[in-house]
Amino acid sequence: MNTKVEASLNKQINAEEHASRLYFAMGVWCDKNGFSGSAKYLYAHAEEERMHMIKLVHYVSERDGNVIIDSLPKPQNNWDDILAVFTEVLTHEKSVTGMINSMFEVCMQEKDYLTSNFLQWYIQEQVEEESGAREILDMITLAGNSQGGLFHFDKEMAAKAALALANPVVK
Ligand code: OFO
Repeated sequence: MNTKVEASLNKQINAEEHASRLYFAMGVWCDKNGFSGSAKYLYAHAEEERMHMIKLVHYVSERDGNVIIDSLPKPQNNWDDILAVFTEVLTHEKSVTGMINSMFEVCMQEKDYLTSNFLQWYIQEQVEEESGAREILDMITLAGNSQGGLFHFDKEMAAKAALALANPVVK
């Protein structure tokens, strides 16, 4: 496997695992702060990021590359409120989109068309990931500071979590 492509895929393997732990930490915060539906959603999202990592690991192995499971930064563990949690989800997903675009650029520079084809799945997935985060932020904004509004928001998040668990993105 081309060494530059391999290095960029390994960087992404690390980033997906970090995202998984970050979303897991957000889920823990939600559980502790009364948002059990949002916690379920974030735990499911953490699992999804782990599957994104595993999909990359399998791909590198299939192409006879070397997978490096590297150390991870400590994720953030505390947020001011539920709006801050999901604002960070969107910010994080935007940065992942940038990383995936960079991987794609490396593939094009190195003429690794097989990997650029493989990455199309991740590129498409980011459309969903960013729009999903925006939708959740809109729901929180609509709920405002109303306890009833936030209660209904969290019920909606529980339903989203159930849907995500029933329809895993990576099978
Ligand atoms: Fe949330 O995205 Fe992975 O790739």
